[in-house]
Formats: sequence, structure tokens, C-alpha cells
Amino acid sequence: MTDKTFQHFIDGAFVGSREGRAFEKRRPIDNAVVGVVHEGGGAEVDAAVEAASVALKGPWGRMTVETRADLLHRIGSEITRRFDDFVTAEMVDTGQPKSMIEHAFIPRGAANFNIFADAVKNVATESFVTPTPDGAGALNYALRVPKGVIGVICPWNAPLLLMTWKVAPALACGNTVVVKPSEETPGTATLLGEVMNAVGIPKGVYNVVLGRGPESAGEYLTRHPKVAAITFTGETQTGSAIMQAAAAGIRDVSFELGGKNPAVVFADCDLDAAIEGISRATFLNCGQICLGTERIYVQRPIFERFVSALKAKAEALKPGYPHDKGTSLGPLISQEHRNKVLSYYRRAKAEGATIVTGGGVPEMPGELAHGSWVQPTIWIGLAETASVVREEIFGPCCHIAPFDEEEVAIAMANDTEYGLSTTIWTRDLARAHRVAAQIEVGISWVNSWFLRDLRTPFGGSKRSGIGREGGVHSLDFYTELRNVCVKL
Ligand code: NAD
Ligand code: 6OD
Repeated sequence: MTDKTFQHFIDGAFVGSREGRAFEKRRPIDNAVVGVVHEGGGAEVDAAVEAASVALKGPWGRMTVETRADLLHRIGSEITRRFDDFVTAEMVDTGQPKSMIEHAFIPRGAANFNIFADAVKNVATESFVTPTPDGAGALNYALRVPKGVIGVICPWNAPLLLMTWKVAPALACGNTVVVKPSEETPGTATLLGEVMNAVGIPKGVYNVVLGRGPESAGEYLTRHPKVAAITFTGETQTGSAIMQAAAAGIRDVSFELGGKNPAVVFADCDLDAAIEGISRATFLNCGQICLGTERIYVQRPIFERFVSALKAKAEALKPGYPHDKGTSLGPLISQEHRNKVLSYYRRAKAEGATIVTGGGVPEMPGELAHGSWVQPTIWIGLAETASVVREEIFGPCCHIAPFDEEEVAIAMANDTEYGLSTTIWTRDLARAHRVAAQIEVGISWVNSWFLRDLRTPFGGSKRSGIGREGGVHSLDFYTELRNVCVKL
């Protein structure tokens, strides 16, 4: 069944690839072909970057901040008005449960535009009065100016949320964008093109070129000399390739990359709350959340209770059709990703793990038997050197290890090349502050997980990223500060 053609959105219009290059879009629930995705190359990227460059000099470039902010609010409202279309597009692309997409992902698409529309109107710049020999002084003040054309490269795991997290502040600051969504998830990025036209965003401000990464739209976009800055979310290795491309033009980058996030659970915690929070952190979105937990350290007195309670949570998850009310677990994004996750399931066994639950593929009925399903999986008993404890798997799985002393838990949590997020569970507030300050990550949650305030700095340490986005940090990345010095 091939019922949809996904085209690029360039200069306000949907267009196909010039050379007719395209690939099939398969849905993860049953691996059925549900559409054809046009694949962009050099010609499409050139056209999109040209449209975005021209738009900078048109009405968009002359618009006041207030008018721009008003337009951004209208984008937020239009996403909300077309809520069901966005939910459906994301459900087809990712196969995740409708209830989760409705509650966690699509509302964030609208919220991203609303929050940055407000933020950009309220951001101040610095000014200094400088003494001069004649005593009259000089006044320095800084202007925020857009950087230009921003290249936005996105992953597949929360397509609308992650794309708009970058597009909204970029537009709020007066830039234009060329977006390259993941080859796996073309749906919501193209739908957003319709929204842009509906609310009157000038043509060329928002462009989408579909395609893959290497030797395809992604690589051409990152190498394009007229792209002023690149914002990327995805794998650390891909970040490294993009950084090399950006180096050629000395372009700025903002990177949100991989993670191998630890949870630290102290014996004095509210155990029910910890189980609830960590089961979301490990299994939500079938474990395909960069902030998710794949390593859990539990203080010895509650270790057995914790393991059996998390096992019960894992075994209660119900895989199935996304729109079924009882479904609480979706598939992985693709057969390729499933092969990767299952290779870690085999490796865990070979490395000597005790499998608490899962470790394989669930039996699915009918057409679902062809989908990218895996069982939620918990291991114990591995050394900290085991590959499944060290490498990002990006699936619904975790290793749980006991600890005795706080310092040991901190050391184990920090023994990784990544540094994105952690979740700490304790009733002792002094300990919570102490531990949070010592774990080497961009984001620490205490007695919670994925609780977001969009004004706060978001990003990773070590190999989990470069820079911070969120609130004023996004505005800093998407603008250039230009100092004006006036002799008085
Ligand atoms: P990926 O790096 O494979 O792909 C991301 C995007 O980059 C895709 O659009 C892809 O086509 C493009 N791409 C690939 N190679 C490229 C190249 N050489 N040049 C330009 N573009 C290229 O990542 P993924 O598999 O889509 O997503 C999963 C990864 O993303 C995981 O590692 C996860 O941790 C990470 N992630 C991080 C965050 C965060 O906030 N830190 C958020 C979500 C996902
Ligand atoms: O909440 C966010 O702003 C954000 N960037 C979340 C990332 C989720 C990763 O899968």
C-alpha cells in the first residue's frame, strides 16, 4: 500500500526531486510501505538555501520583533487546530502509542513556538558607559541580529518536538531555516510547511529538504557555504561528521547528541515514585529518548525490591496498534534499528548478564508480526565494563547494579564518555543537591524525569553535545551580538 508522497517544501511550495530520486517509507508497526519520500541532493539543497537567503532580505528581514512573535503564536495555534493531523502523521512515522504522542509530543510542537515568541520580545542586551579622555564618555550597546540561514538536522525519535525546539527560536530571532528531517520521519516536518503557508509566513523562511545523511540532503546541507550555522540532534558519531563539514566554513554548531544516562536510587527514596519515574525513563517511546535511562544504580537495601518492581512494570507494558487505548509500548523505528538493539540483547547474554525479563522479540498477531518490536528488557549482574553498560543502545532496556556508598554511585554514574542527563531518587534534599552537583551531565532531575521548563539550559556534557539551547541560550545561539560604540 503506497498512499502518500512526501515532497520537499522549498520557497513556500511542495516540490519533487529534480532527478526523481525517492525511497520508500515503511511504517514500524508492520514494516508495510506507506509512502514514497523524495530524496534531495545538491540541487534541492541549493534551491532551498537560495530561497532562505532571499527571504532574509524580503519582508521577513524587515519585520518587527512584535510582528514576528505574533506570527509564531499563530503557528502554535495552527498546530493546535490541526492537532489530529499531526498526531496521525507522527503515529504513522514512529508507531508510538497515540496517548503518548497526544500528551507528550505534539503539544510541545505548539509550545515551542509560543514560548520563543514570548522570549524574544523580552530579552535584553548589555550596555556599558566607557570613560574617554575628554570626559564625555562613550555608550556601548549590543544589538541582536539574526545569523542568517540556519541548517536544522533532526533525528526520528520525537520528530515534531525536536524539530520545532530548533526552528521556533531560529525564526523568533529572524533567521530563515532549511530543515532536514530524518529519512524515517518525513511526516510532521512537511505538514508544518502547510501550517507556515496557512498563517502567512513569507515564502522561503521555512524550507524542508527530505533525504538521508551521507552523500544526500543532510551532508549537502551541512557543507553548503551559505548556511551560517548548523543545529543538530542525533548520534554522537554523526555530530563528529557534521563538525568536520562545519569546520570548512568556520560555521557555528549546536549539538544535542547521544547519552548513556544513569539513574541513582537511594534507599530512603519514595520507592513507588522511583519505580514509576524510572520505568517511564527506561521504556517511554520504546526507550528511544535521548534522556532515557539505560544504567540504574540502586542502593543495596532496596535492590531486590526495586528489580522486581521494575520487572513488573516492564511485563505490564502492552505492545499493539498505536490508536488502541490499551497500547502502552510502540515498536522501534525500523528493522535496521531493531537489528542493532537485538545485537545488544545477544551481547548481554554473551557477556554473562542475568536476564530479569525480556531479551527477545514479543509474539505479535497478524500483520504486526512483521513490525520492529522488541521486548522490554532488564539485565543484572554485569561488570561496568560490559558493552551494554557502556554503549548507547537506544532501546527499551537497562542494566541495574547495586551500590553501598554515595561516592561509589557518583563514580559509577560518571564512568562514561557521555553526559546528557541523570535522575536521582532520595528524600534527603541535602544529598540530592550534593549528588546533582557532582554528576557530570547537562541535566539532573531529582525525584522526577523529563520535567521540562523551556526557559532552562538544555544540552549535554562530554560527548553528549556542544552548547545549550532553551530560553535565552537558544536566543544566544540563533543571534549574533553586534556591539555599537557611540562617542558622546
Ligand atoms: P542520526 O545521527 O543517525 O541521524 C540524525 C540526522 O542526521 C538524520 O536526519 C540523518 O539523516 C542525519 N545525518 C546522518 N548522517 C549525516 C551526515 N553525515 N551529515 C549530515 N546529516 C547526517 O541519529 P538518529 O538515529 O536519527 O537518532 C538517534 C540518536 O539521536 C541517538 O543517539 C540519540 O541519543 C540522539 N538524540 C539526542 C538528543 C539530545 O537531545 N541529546 C535528542 C534526540 C536524539
Ligand atoms: O525537551 C526537549 O527540549 C528535548 N530537546 C528533548 C529531547 C528528547 C530526546 O529524545
